Amino acid sequence: MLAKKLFTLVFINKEDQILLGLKKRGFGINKWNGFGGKVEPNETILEAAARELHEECCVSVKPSDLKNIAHLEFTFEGQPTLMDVRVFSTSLFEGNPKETEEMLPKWFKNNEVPFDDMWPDDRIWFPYMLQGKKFFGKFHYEGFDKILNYKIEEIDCM
Ligand code: 6U4
Ligand code: NA
Ligand code: NA
Repeated sequence: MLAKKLFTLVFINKEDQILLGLKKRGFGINKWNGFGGKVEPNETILEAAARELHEECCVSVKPSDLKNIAHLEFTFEGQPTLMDVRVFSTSLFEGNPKETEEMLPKWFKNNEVPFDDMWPDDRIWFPYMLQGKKFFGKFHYEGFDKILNYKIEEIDCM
């Protein structure tokens, strides 16, 4: 049996740009990604998503303004855990993104997303997100660089 661990991942949109952060430590170090982390036992997934966003780049959102746009599952060859990642987006936010200990935030044009410096799965599912689709994706990795197999499907609701 795989042990499921719940994570959040938040993308902020402004006009034709998306806010990404360069991860400065830990899991996914040196990759550009959305903002997020583990859901704590005392909070809802939406609360965790808003909390992690603020901790990582000082941007505030109301949990209820976050739209759940995707569900992603990651497994790693030979490892007993499944990362269950809930993805949210919003264009309603307050504050200017600021660098923190964990992330260096930067706005990217939607058509200039730095896929070469991101998780390999991102170039597969970003097009769904950027087209406003809702989707479920499942990726099985060998190490952290190679996708052994994956499945992705558009869904009507979360
Ligand atoms: P701490 O212990 O505070 O450093 P925490 O911030 O709770 O950790 P973290 O940063 O390890 O959690 O969470 C991982 C983040 O990376 C989550 O937002 C989900 C995201 N993520 C994990 N695998 C991913 C992948 N393959 N592609 C992707 N995002 C991924 O785009
Ligand atoms: Na994090
Ligand atoms: Na964090």
